[in-house]
Amino acid sequence: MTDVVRLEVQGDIALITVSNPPVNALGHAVRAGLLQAFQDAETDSRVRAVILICQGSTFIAGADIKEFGKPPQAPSLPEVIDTIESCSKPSVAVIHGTALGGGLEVALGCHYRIARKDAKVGLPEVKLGLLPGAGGTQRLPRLAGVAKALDMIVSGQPISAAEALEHTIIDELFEGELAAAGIGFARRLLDDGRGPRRSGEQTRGLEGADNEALIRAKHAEVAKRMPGLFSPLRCVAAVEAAVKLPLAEGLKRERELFVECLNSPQRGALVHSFFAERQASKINDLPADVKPRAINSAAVIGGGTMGVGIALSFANAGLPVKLLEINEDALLRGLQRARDTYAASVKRGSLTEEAMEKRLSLVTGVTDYGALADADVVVEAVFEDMDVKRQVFEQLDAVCKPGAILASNTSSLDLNAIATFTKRPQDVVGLHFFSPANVMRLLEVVRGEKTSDDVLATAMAIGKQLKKVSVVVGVCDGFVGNRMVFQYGREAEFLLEEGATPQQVDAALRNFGMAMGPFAMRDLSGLDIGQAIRKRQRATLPAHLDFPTVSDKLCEAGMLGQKTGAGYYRYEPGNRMPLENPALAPMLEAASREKGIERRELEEQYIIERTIFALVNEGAKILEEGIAQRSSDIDVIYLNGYGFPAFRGGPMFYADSVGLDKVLARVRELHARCGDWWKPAPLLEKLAAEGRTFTEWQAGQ
Ligand code: 3H9
Repeated sequence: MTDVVRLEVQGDIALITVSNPPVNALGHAVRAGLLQAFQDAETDSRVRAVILICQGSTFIAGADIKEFGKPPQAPSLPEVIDTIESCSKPSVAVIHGTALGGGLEVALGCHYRIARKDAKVGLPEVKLGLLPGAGGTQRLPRLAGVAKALDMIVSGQPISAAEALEHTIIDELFEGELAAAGIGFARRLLDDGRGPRRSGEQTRGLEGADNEALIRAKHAEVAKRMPGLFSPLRCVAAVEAAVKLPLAEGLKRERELFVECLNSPQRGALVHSFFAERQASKINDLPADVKPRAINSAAVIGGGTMGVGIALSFANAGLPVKLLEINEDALLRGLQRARDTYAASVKRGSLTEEAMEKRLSLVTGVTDYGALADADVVVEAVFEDMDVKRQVFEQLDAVCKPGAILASNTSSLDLNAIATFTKRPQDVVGLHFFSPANVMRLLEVVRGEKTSDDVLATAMAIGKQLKKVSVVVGVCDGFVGNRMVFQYGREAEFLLEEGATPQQVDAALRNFGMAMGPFAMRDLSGLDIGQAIRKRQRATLPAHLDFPTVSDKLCEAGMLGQKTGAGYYRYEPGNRMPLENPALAPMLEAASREKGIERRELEEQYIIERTIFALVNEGAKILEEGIAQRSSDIDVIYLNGYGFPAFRGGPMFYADSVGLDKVLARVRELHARCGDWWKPAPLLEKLAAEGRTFTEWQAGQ
């Protein structure tokens, strides 16, 4: 027996226990241990039934993701599950926590499954660019039906134990101790004379529905809603094999499709994204004994879209939050905005009326700074102007209790300067939420020069409480995300001067996989925001650098984007569909003329490189300056805050996959032709010369 899998015989029942913290992943030792344990249970004449349980917080959460891409080691998971399913003695998987991926496949290999009431089960492989490759696509439809199996496998979303019971994926729910529940269930099986019941031999899930129509419909849905993704269509094909082929052949087809996914670059990128997100929560230089401060109440200053979104994030996490506005009218508008936001969720069916009222009861409107005296954390979300920030932070300094965290949601102003407005700069930190703050997962945690270690740890803990993906960043103009997006947006606009239209640039970047094109994004957030930033940046910009002019011209014409009915695009009242803005073409032609540029047809690849490599070059500068801790943190920011396609792993990982020598060659060419905005980052030059990647450089830091 291995250390990670134990077999113990209690009377006539074999108890197999997996213990492989933190999530009991199916690494080589677990697979070998499970194989041995089931073989031993089979040959032990005392044993009449087998139960499989896991130690720690969860049942098996899947294959060991770290093993993907490495040489395979026998036994394979399909082999192990085949042995489990073939066992002549009935087996019971006792599920708690999350039975995910290979974990659920192991459970499906067992003859019966019981689950603790709070457990979840799912096949999330698609989120890693894979499909369930150990029988999940063949056994699940046989048990739960093709419709449910397709939903679970293509979405990758786990379902509750209760829902799994409803779909006959599990047999019974229990509460309390695992071994006792498992032994109790096995005892009843034996008493009732029930033997093995193999999922692979079931047929009920495949009967009574037009399975081919279900497959066709899912295929069409995936092709439309998940363009560019490699594994979802293969998930559908694998389920189709379950419908059309006997088990053994279906399993073979599943394996072929799984290997195709395993070898696809998208799998590499998605697995990178998975580990990058977990890595981001770690702060390299924070002593291990730093304790976060307790956060039991919050306050937000500013009842605009951002402030209300932040307040709702606290309420969603069950924390009481005070919302401060300067007068009653503004406060009433803010509170109404909060109610309207929740009401929209109720209308969509994602929130119950009762939950809405409960969350709203956590939000208290106030107009007096004195009311913030007892808040554990205060987040300021007022206008992006240093004088306004000064007034807010001076007042906070005067009223807040000692030890309160004073946070700014500034997206680009100097946090160190903001901290000087207080006598407690160690308590000041940036919490940069992304709009809409109650929806977007990203939180940039800005570490000021004087931010103390425990305040930083608390800020990360707040992010976790709010279910955000938090990434630590240093102070600079725009921090990581916006500093890079400045370059991206500027280059997108230079493309308009060279001959492209917003439609062409947006389409090229959407084809690349971006959730939105840069011009549709600017129209959504408002062109005046960029204008204010450029105005501030121009004051310190070297004379030979300047911005493109079209955006300023649109602003001068009162075309600020969706809110004014026109920007790069035109919008019909009440409709967000972008239409051509006839006022734009003459502006573009004039801008090209002024700069002596002959407008030309631009290739899609050029559009992509000009914008995405601008992100990469700036990202490399950010890394070298230590503004981001690691290149994968930059990827996490872009994946969660800027709609960068997960299947490309983020801009830095994408650059690695293109090859840094190729990226640098294009950057140098643009530097020679377009000037110093394109000055190559020294780190990019160094790594390209050494034939290394950002990922390798990060590993060596
Ligand atoms: C699969 O099963 C393929 C098969 O169909 C076919 C095979 C032939 N492997 O998320 P957390 C680590 S594909 C290795 O912070 P939580 C994670 O990196 C797999 N490591 O905890 C972290 O490490 P560290 C299908 C893993 O409580 C630590 O565990 N399964 C794995 O918030 C804690 O993780 C999945 O996709 C793994 N499978 O959430 C499930 N999982 O502390 C992936 C986690 O060093 N996992 N780690 O940073 C999850 O969704 C969540 O981790 C889970 C726990 C919900 C389980």
